[in-house]
Amino acid sequence: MHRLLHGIRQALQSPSRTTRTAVVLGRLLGAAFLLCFATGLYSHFLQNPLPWMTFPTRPTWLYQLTQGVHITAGLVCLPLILGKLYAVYPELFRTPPITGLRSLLERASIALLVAASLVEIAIGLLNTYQWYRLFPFPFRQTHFALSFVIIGSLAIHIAVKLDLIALHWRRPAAGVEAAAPAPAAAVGAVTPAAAGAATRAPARRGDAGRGVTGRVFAWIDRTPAPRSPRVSRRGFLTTIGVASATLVALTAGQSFRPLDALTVFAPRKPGVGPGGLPVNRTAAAARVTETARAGDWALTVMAGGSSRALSLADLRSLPQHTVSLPIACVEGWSQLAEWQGVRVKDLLALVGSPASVRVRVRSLEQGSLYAMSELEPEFVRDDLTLIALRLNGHVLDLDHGYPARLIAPARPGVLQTKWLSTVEVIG
Ligand SMILES: Nc1nc2c(c(=O)[nH]1)N[C@H]1C(S)=C(S)[C@@H](COP(=O)(O)O)O[C@H]1N2
Ligand SMILES: [Mo]
Repeated sequence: MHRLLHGIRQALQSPSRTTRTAVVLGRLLGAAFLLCFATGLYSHFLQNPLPWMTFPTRPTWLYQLTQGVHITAGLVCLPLILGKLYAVYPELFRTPPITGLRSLLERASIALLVAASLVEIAIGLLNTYQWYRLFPFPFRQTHFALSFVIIGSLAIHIAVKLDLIALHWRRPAAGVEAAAPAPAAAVGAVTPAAAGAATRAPARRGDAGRGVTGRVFAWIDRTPAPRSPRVSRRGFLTTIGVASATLVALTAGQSFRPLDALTVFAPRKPGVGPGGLPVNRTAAAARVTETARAGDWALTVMAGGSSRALSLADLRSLPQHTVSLPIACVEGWSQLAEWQGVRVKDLLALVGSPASVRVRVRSLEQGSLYAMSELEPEFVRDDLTLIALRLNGHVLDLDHGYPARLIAPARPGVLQTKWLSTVEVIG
């Protein structure tokens, strides 16, 4: 067993397996994780605000941006993690695996970090394809909880590796790298010198008493030895860079129009759907085809003791405003559209309510998480927050929320409730 692990470790040594490579990838990965965490928390609290929280309502595309960054950075984590695992792979076979408290922490935090990250990315990716109903646990709570596991294990990982990170943070001066003594060896990292030596003598590696395993792995790892470790590592990093950039280019089109034509990894095509806007949940799926088309439909506006039922004709007779706002779905796609309708604060004025209040809107749809949403005062008093009756110059399509839907700036799509039935002041 010992010899097998040793053989694997030797055979897998390559110039891209240096502590410096691990640190370079680690920096990028750390940045991507923090971006995902911050934008994820933002999205979470928009949907479940704490009582004291207020949110910016401008720029109107703010959520489009933060969620686009969330999903893009999350995707890029995948090639970065795989690259980093490749770069440190032999370390995972180090023997003995645990030598003390520090190495125990190191190993446990890495195991947790890698496992949690891969699950996090996988379920996030499935979510962008709307497959979240497939797994038996609630997506949002799981994704939220795992993010803390990731950030916590990342903090431990960084703390344990701090000396190595500091040592390799900057690019070493030319020539120093290969000749450097091996400070990393103290904690078992693959040093540039050792890695270089291994590739410079690939033939001898298998013969020098490593036995069958050594030879097998030398055979597997028979990529021609590069002349200089620097070039090879650059090639390795370039591969990861190209993989990441390709992923971004093939995904970002769902929220970034110029890249639209390239969009492959996205379930929504912008511009496809009634009124040129995609539809997630149709009226049929939401079981509202009857109630939404009922002749006696009315929007009930309530504040304190007073309430008013407004028919579609009533709503159309109020001052109409036109706003240009995106639907920005948590799943990553987003699209700008022109909405026309009545300001929410104008409706509140009809029942004698001030504009700086919290409001809950409800849908005709029953029993769905999306059948209700709440507006913080900053969104209620905003001129751009409408009960929309028209989309891109036409009466709302049934699938877009006819007869009336909510549209507000800088909020996730899930809160832009369709097929409204009530607007209620809640505090
Ligand atoms: N009543 C209701 N409103 C809803 C939804 C829904 O399922 N039911 N979906 C929400 C989601 S997740 C988004 S992104 C936006 C746009 O979705 P759509 O494409 O189904 O219109 O509408 C929101 N409004
Ligand atoms: Mo959504």
